[in-house]
Amino acid sequence: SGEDFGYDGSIGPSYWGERYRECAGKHQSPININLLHVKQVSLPEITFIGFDDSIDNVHVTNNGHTVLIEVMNEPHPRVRGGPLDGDYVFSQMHFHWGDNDTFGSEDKINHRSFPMELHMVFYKEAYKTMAEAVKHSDGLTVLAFFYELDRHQHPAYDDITIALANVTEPHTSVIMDHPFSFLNILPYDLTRYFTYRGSLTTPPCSEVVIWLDFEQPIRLTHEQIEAFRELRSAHGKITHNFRPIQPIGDRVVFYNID
Ligand code: SG4
Ligand code: ZN
Repeated sequence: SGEDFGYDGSIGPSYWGERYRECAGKHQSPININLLHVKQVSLPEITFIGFDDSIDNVHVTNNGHTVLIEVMNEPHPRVRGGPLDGDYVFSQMHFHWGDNDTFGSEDKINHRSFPMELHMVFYKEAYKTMAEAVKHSDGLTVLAFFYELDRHQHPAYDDITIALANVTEPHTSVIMDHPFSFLNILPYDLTRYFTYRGSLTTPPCSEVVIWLDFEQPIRLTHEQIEAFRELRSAHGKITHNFRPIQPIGDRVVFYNID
């Protein structure tokens, strides 16, 4: 079906490289992070700007591949520091998950999968727009967070769960009915993370992403993760939307601790 991609059959990840040349590149994401091979570093502190703001007019959209959370009002949250040169402006966040709680994350740690992963996508301010940023090798940074299971509900995810129930059909959108804060949905420790150079994990798989994978997972209940599996694409329920791991090649993964 035209420019479409998916996660199964003849439009699945093993065929992406035929239509999107960069998907067959040598610096692709996701990867397995082998803890024996990471290079320990102490990078400058990351500054998270606007992450504790209470944000109104947040849109939640089922784009047929995942659910996107977008901020409509200016200024957008931003990040600087760590491995980053300059400021990066928030574009959107979205999620990847699996058919059940034993897999679904994109990156893995020592071949361990997590049931879900959050990607917060930012573009380099110097490039002015997302469209321009994706043409440069340092154009984007994605802050990635793993989820793990908890018996207790995470209250900050209630508004997301409600929104999900209203965007089960592809190409539908709602506005969150309460203000939204980035910090509330993130783990407590934002100092320990892995960082490496990679790509978008969907076509066109552009090799333009500075990945930051935070070590501390976010804890949700099985039911909270299950709500994502109710979303639908044009081909039925989005039961899974993660790309398999790609060769690490000549790349080094850095592990930042204080
Ligand atoms: C998802 O398909 C998002 O819907 C895309 O966002 C996103 O593309 C794509 O994943 C790849 O992003 O962090 N997983 S990833 O590498 O952010 C971009 C939109 O289509 C460019 C807006
Ligand atoms: Zn993603």
